[in-house]
Amino acid sequence: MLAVSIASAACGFPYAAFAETTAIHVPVVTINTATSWEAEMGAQVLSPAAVKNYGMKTSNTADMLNSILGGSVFKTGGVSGFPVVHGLMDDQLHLSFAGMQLNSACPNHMNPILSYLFPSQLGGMTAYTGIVPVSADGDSIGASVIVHPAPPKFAMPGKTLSSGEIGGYYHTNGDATGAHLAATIANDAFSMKYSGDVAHASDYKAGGDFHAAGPAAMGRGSIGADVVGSSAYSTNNQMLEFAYRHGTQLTSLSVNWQNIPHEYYPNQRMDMVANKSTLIHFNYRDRFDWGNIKLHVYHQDVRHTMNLGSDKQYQYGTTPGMPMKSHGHIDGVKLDGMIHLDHGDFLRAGLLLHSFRLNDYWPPSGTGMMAPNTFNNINDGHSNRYDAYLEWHRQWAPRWTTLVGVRGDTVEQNAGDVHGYNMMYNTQAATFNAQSHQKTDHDWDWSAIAKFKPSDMQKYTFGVMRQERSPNLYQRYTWSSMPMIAVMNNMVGDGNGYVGNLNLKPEVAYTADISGQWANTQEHPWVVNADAYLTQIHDYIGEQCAPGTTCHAGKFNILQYTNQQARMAGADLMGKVSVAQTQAAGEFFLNGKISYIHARNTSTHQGLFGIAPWQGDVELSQSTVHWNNAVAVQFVGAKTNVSQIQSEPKTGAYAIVNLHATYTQGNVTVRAGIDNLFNRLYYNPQDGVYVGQGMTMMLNGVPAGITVPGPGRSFDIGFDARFA
Ligand SMILES: [Cu+2]
Repeated sequence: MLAVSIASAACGFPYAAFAETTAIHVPVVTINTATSWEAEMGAQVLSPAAVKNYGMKTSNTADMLNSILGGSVFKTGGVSGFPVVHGLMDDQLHLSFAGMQLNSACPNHMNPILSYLFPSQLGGMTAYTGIVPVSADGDSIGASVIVHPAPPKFAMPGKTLSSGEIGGYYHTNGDATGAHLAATIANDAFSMKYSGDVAHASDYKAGGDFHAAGPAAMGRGSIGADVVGSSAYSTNNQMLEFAYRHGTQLTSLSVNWQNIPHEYYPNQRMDMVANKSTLIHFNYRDRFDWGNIKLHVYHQDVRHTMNLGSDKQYQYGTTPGMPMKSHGHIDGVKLDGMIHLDHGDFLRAGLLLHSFRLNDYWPPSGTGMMAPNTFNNINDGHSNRYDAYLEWHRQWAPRWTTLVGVRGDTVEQNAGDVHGYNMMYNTQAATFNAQSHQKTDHDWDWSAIAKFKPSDMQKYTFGVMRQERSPNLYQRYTWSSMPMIAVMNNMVGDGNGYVGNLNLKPEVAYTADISGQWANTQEHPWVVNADAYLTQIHDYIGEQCAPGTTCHAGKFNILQYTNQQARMAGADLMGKVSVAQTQAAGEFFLNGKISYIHARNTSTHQGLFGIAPWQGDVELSQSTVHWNNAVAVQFVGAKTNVSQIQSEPKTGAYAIVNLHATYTQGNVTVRAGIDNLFNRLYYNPQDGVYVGQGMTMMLNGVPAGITVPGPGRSFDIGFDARFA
């Protein structure tokens, strides 16, 4: 994993000798999918081969952030992790797939954009973790992570092409299996591709006991003391794509379907019991003497259903379960253009129209508190965006390049009046309904990046940016602080209940970032990357004890979103060195990365939830023509600077050891590995708080203060085979 990250980051950096050395011996690093200017201006890039490596071991696309310096994953359901970069995650980041930013239609954000994709479907990833060009930004206060579909394949003139791919994996822990299949037929003008992926897992086991063995909940089956309740899942994605090429034009139409029969959540009080999505994407691009244009038109329809899964109590008196439904509907048009200027300089400009409609409603259940009416969590919510940007890339001198841009996003939001299950909710509903729900935000972004490259062996980038992000519909329009309702509105996996705030203002972040890259291409080539950043966030959407409720330390509480101030400061360092080159055993590399972050809510003087202060890994790998073998140690420091208002548990430092070996022969790669070799019981603050079993519908019906433990030892195998 680490070999991938360092070498792929080096791809964007013209250390030709080192990059070639790596490309020869490490089969996972060959192609750079970012355009050269993106990588030159600070993007980190995961190549198609690196993505393929992930396809042999996971269906959780967010795991790919582990290969990015400064990136990691906040775990949620088995295939729905949140990318984390520099202490910000989920909606705070700009996350997009093939030019589309898709909104999550779920009060727990169980269906974030990357959960619709498996690594095996993808062609690469580009991440701006420092300063984000405005062309890759919008509705965000942090990094930009863009995943790319694999580009369509065409045959040589007069020929036809048929190609396929098949792969899969198995992990002993949780009996996790995944399989993927893809087939393409094409001539020189038309190309058609099908791909399908399935993944399935039972609850995984931690490296030791962390709760009492016995029934997972009243009326439910028994689970072992080391079993992480509500971590099972079953999911499938399918995609059909048609592409047409004519001269310099490329037109494509793709449809992605997702059907998740179940995906349980150890850090949410509810489970996903269905997610059905249809995503249609039309793309047109053309190149001219003067530049290029790209047009995206897209539509997504999502029907998401939650209830209490098999490890959570289902029957509450006369109430059987709690059905919750979200219907999301997205339409968008995005147009980007680039105009060449003299000397390789260029201008980029773009427009975006994006509409998100959301109905979040909870049908009645039983004859008690949750009857007889449907509960409107968000009734006819909508969020429309109108964005425009302009960006100028200029090379002032052979060593100096700048990229500056400005972006204006207008966000209009509204939601209809609401009612609860019955008259118990009338007072809160009337208070909400009496207020205006119409909101219009004018969000401004600008960024300026300068690159100084004194030689091919060193490069420095530095820059500043302002970013602005509007609250999402759940942050603005959820309205009830009744505990059973509020605990169902939670986007951070901390076990608390949340209620929205109609007075929220957009968050505004100012970031300064400086990074340097150094390399040596002599006998023992090495590369070092370092990055330091400071982000100050005004009107950061934090939390306060909800009005009319009392908060207790060390318990789950009802919180309300509110604007506060926050600051993040940190640094990332990574290095890779070729330690030995032998005839008999190939080349040996030592590489590692480490990240430190100090993140603070400067209004409450508390830590921020789910942020690991120190984390990193060190890996020793061996590469020959066919083999790539590695032993890696992954470590996370103790978290003592916690968010008290969220009753965030402290966690201790730990290190785990992973081994893997891959063997490649022609188009076939086989992988075997052992994760958590010593079966250590560990707690990562980025795994959220455990509410995976028991009486989760009651605010404190489950114990507070347990972080979801990471997986214990697992033996993994995987393979990938391609047919030309
Ligand atoms: Cu959900």
